[in-house]
Amino acid sequence: MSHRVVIDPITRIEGHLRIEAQMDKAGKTIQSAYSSGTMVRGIEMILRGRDPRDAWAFAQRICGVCTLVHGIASVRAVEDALSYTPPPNAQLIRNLMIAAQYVHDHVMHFYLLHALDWVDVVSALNANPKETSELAQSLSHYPKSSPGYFADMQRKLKHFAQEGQLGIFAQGYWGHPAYKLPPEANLIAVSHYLEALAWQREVAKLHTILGGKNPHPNFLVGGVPCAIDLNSDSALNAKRLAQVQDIITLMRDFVDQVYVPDTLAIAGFYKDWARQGEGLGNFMTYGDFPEMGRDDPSSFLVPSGVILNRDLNNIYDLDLNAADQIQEYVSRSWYNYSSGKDKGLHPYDGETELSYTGPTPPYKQLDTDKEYSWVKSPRWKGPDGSIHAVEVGPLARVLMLYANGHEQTQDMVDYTLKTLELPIDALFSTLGRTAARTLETKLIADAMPMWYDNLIANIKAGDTKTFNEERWEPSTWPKQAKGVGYMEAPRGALAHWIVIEDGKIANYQAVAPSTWHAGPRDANGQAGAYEAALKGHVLHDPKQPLEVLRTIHSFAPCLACAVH
Ligand code: NFE
Ligand code: MG
Repeated sequence: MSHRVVIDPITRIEGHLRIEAQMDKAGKTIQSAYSSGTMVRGIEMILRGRDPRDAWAFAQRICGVCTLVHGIASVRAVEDALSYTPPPNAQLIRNLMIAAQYVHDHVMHFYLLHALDWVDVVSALNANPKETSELAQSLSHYPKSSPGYFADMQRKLKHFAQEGQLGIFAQGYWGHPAYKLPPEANLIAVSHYLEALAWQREVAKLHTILGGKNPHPNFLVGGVPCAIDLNSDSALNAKRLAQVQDIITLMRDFVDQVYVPDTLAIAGFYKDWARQGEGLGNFMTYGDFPEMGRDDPSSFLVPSGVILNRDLNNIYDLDLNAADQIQEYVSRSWYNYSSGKDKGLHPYDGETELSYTGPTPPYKQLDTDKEYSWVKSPRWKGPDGSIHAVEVGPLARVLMLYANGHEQTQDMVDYTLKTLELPIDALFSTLGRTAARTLETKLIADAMPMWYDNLIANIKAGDTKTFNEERWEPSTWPKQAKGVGYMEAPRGALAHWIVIEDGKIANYQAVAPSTWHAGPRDANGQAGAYEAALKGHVLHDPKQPLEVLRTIHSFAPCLACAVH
């Protein structure tokens, strides 16, 4: 039998993702890959029987990385089921909080969780600080780029290395020949890794101002719990609003001066990664960022739709309520369905019944002809009846915006491709996915002042309402109700489906972006996004499978979300 390469865990944080890659006879090329979520959590079960107004506080604990998105999806699901309309200020505050989450999360993912797949920390020790400074200044106006600054950063790094361990940088594949950056570029990136750590402390304060804390800020069905009162010390007042504005500026500066130029500079050395790692070629967005109200998708910054087989000229509509469109399969997952394992279920009728049939840990290899994951396999059925695995997330959103003629997106994409001298097809790749994440961070950060200004304009016009209480009392609810709360989370389309009976949660099902990506094969044997993207990768050294890390990390895997 040919060799199988196993990486477990492949994620630097947030859960346990195991990749098993079946190599060809020569042992160099991945023939087929298997993605396994090796932990289970059961938050959907914990939610049953509870008051729907409390659901967000439990659902939000699905993840500590995308710290607020499950709270938002949850309050939106309850609002959809019970016909609450949050007031415009609440919507704008939510937009600002979601956007801050994106900027925070994408920057941290790039530097802390993905950059070291491209950046050789040990090589940075050989950089010349003066040449590093010249290179940095040629890339950006970021003020921290003097020879002295880089000499200091290098001293810090040398200190780690001399202690006999690289601390937070331990256990990399340093010296692997697939690392292509010159020492000076490596030193810039490692310095920005450390800068990003300090920067995020300030960024997190936006959530503490608008939601009381970070991670896991507070929400409220029907609005936001943050009161606006310019004359109160304990509400959102002029001082706090000014602070929010300063944080938005801090975020945008870091994106413009550090994240975007670093991405472009690093990408220039890795253009071969613009030709591999695509995977499915199918993309889906649910849409998000309403300018005014929840029920007006025409005002969404990110539109919704499905792209099949890279065809940007045909965008399919999607209906999250249609029983036959989105379904989850468990044919290869450790769950049972009462109607049998090969049937898909729409989330309103979804079931979460654990049924582990895998080997007893620790094990060498999974039997991937049987069930092999705690992640379910969501699929979308198109108008012609065919069932598709799809990619969600930054690349899907950038493609959707591009296809819809969104001007800033088209300008950014065209500029990036021109700078890197790459064709449009380059987007469908590992590099394209990582670059799309950077570009959408800029897009969303740049949209924040608009939502901020709209909020200020409302307040100035005398509207300080942040909560709509008219449907608060369960006596006003129907006996039975169901609803879907959807959003664009940093890793992609996220939705929670809720069924309410007699004022309590009768069923609650979440499908996270990483569920779409990490799921195993479905009843028809179709691979999920991670599995498809790895096929054909050539490993320079199967003992140091850096190539697998690059493509899997380009999706920003989060198994806490995927299994929930
Ligand atoms: Ni835990 Fe999250 C969600 C995922 S969004 S990180 O939902 O997947 O970035
Ligand atoms: Mg689920």
